[in-house]
Amino acid sequence: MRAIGSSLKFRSVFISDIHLGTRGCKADFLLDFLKHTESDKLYLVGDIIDGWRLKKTWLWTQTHNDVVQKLLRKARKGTDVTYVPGNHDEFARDFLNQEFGQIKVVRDAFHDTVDGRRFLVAHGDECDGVMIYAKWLAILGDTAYVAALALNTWFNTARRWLRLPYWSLSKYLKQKVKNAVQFISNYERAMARMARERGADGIVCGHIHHAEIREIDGITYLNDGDWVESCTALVEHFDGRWEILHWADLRGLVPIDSLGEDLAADQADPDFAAGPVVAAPTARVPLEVTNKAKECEYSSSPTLGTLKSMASSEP
Ligand SMILES: [Mn+2]
Repeated sequence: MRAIGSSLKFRSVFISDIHLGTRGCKADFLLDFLKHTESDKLYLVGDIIDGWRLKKTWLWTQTHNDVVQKLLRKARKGTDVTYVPGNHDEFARDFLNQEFGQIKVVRDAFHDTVDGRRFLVAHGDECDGVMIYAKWLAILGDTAYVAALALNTWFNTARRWLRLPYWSLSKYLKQKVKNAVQFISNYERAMARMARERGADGIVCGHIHHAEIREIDGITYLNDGDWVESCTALVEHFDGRWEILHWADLRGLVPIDSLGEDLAADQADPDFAAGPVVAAPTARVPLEVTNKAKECEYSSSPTLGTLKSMASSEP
């Protein structure tokens, strides 16, 4: 464990898929992140406020408000803040090329890296069209899995009566993990292709709630993850290195499930706001309660969260 006296400083920070206004949003972790990091540039890569959910349920707490205030404050204090709306905050696409208190709203952006490359910054729902087929495969697969769990016992009893061999659930699960991995891989390749078509050397996106840094056919693919499940940010160091920060792990905190009820207590606790101690990045504290099995109901593909958690539980 080590203490940080001042903020961590980066050349640029990319965050997306915050889903403010929903119960799943880990606003307190994000606020903590924003308090302890500084950057020359800050990109909000879509799905910041969840306007879709507004129609059904809307959870707007003081912490959600604090996040917005903190972002506006950063912009006011000199951070170059760019906001690329996503599919959940599509309403903001009505305000393209305008400013919300010094925060620039754009359809997408180009980010110039330290070593002189140009990275396209886009939320990533652009590639959903390419994804429809894979998505339906995943959804059908998930429905079949849920049904299979419930019916597995009598299903195999019936199969025995019919002298059919045992239907293996574990074999089925392995296939599903393959589907999930395939889904993510298809998406990443589609985004890399889009970047190439736009003449970029790389792509920074979000949308699928799966942080990643990898090279795909000469294109650098970067995904900043989300603040619903994994609390990740993508950072560019001053020396040009890129890194994914797993903030909950770095801070050695455990995700809080019932945000709405616990927020008042968090805010009353001065230690939470001050947060003087962080774990060194090399000695990350494994989280025992990561709530991985919980489905992410906020991503565009409702089954992806489940699929991903299954994929990540594979050794
Ligand atoms: Mn999205």
